[in-house]
This record gives sequence, C-alpha cells and structure tokens, in this order.
Amino acid sequence: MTLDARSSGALRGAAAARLVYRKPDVLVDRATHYCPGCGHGVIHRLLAEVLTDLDLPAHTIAVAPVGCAVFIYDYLDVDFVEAPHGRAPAVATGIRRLRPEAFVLTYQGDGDLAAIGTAEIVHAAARGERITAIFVNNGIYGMTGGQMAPTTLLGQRTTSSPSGRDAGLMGYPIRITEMLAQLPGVTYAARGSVADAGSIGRLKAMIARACRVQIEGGGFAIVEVLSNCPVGWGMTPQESLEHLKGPVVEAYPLGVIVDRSAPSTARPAAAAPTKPEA
Ligand SMILES: Cc1ncc(C[n+]2csc(CCOP(=O)(O)OP(=O)(O)O)c2C)c(N)n1
Ligand code: SF4
Ligand SMILES: [Mg+2]
Repeated sequence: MTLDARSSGALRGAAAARLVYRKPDVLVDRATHYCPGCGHGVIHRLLAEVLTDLDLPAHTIAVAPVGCAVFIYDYLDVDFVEAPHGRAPAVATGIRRLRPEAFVLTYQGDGDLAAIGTAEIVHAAARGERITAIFVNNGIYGMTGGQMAPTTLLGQRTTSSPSGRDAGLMGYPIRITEMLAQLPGVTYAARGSVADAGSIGRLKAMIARACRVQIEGGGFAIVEVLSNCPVGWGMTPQESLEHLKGPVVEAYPLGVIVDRSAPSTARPAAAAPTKPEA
C-alpha cells in the first residue's frame, strides 16, 4: 500500500469517528486518592457533567466536607469553601446570604450530614435555604476507619459495632432524607445510587433536577446517593456493588421522595359558571 492510500484510509476513519464521551473541563485531570471501586469518584464525575450541562461552573461556590471527600476541591475546578465536619449547611447559608447570585452546592457524607451535622441540615432545610445538597450515604464513617454511622444497617459489622449493629443497644438506622422531605422548605428530595449504569443515569437526572430547582428560585434541594465503601465494608468492589443493590436499597428505597417544584397534577379549576342566557 502506498503512503497516500494509507493516509486517505486514516482520514476516512477519522471522518467516521463519533465522539461518545468527553471529560468535562471542570473535572480535573488527576488521579484521586479514593480506594479502588469507591463511589465518591463516580459522584464527582456526575457533578462535573451536570454543572457543565447547566453552565454553572463559573457561578458555583461549593462547600467541601470533612470525610473521605475532603479533597473534592482538588478534583472539581469550581470555587470551594472547606467547612468543619457537619457544618456545610451553615457555611452554605452564609454564602447564600452574601452572594445571592451564586450557585451554592454542598457535598457531605453520612457521618457528616446525619450525625455530626444533624442540627445544621435540619435547620437549613426548615429555612428552605436555596442550596443544593449532595448527601453521600455509604453507611459508615469511611475516612476514620469504618465506624458505625446513623445510616449503618441493622446487623452490619463496623469497627465500633464489631458484632453487628443491634437496635436495642445502638438504635435504628435513620432515613434522614425522608425526615427532611416532610419540611415545607424542602423543594426537592430524592435518593439515587451508584450501583450500576442504569442507576447512575437516573442519579444524574436527580442531581440535575436538584440543581435546576435552585436556578429556578426554589428552596432546599437534596439528593441522597447510596454509595459503596468496599474498604469499610470489608468487601471487594464487585461485592460491595451487589450489597448496594440488595440490602442497602431495601433499607433505603430509591426514587424521588418529594418534588414541590413539579407542576400540580390536580385538574385545572373548572371555569366559573356563567349565567345562562335568558
Ligand atoms: C466535629 C468533628 N468530629 C469528628 C471528626 C473526625 N472525623 C473526620 S472524618 C469522620 C468520618 C467521616 O464520615 P462520613 O462523613 O460518613 O464521610 P465518608 O468518609 O464516609 O465519606 C470523622 C468522624 C471531625 N473531623 N470533626
Ligand atoms: S474508605 Fe470507603 S469511602 Fe473512603 S475512599 Fe475508601 S472506599 Fe471510599
Ligand atoms: Mg460515610
């Protein structure tokens, strides 16, 4: 084959090439510190995609958590403020008040949001703060060595419940997103999962909805993400995804819990009766 024939073949191949995925610029091109198979990286990528799709990166002020995702500010190229553990909603409230035009995003784990910061998240939701909260429920305190969290399943072994979580001694798991959803200040609350491709697609739609609620002037919006912590759960990444799809989803049902931004499904009011013609 001549050089000309080879290069024209390459050109035809190039013309036929179809772009199927492009890494959003806001997702920084570096290796993460997460353990192999950890769900945090998937959630970061979805956030990068949604922020890009909605043209939000330049307007975003995000609040970083304490926990395994503490270095999220190294992976997403948006402005960040680091909050003490549990205090992201309070820090986000301050940002909201000072920068009413900003897109305000919080990212917290379950130890962070559902234990150490219970008061902050409840009151931010009750006030209907116009923020978008990402709540990563991996059922454990990942960063500090796998201690029990409020979300830990009954019977689950952790480093602080080595014989398994016993309701009599340690209480029941908390479905905090359902609790928050009762508050009228909460415009949108949903729970998704990173267990498989289909779930990840649905989760992306939930994150996009929670961001749009803020853009459209709604109140507090939260997406709980059921995520895996293979190291803290003592499982391989594959086993942890199966566990996520089974017992975890059974305890924490997936779907939209409340959407007060949705157009009313009530039938339009009937037209006022008119006086019959004489
Ligand atoms: C007020 C306070 N209490 C405790 C800690 C210690 N601490 C740091 S990370 C962490 C657990 C984080 O768990 P989680 O929020 O679920 O995040 P994950 O690592 O599981 O993603 C704890 C207890 C702290 N830094 N500050
Ligand atoms: S300890 Fe768990 S949550 Fe933390 S990086 Fe490792 S797998 Fe992820
Ligand atoms: Mg956790």
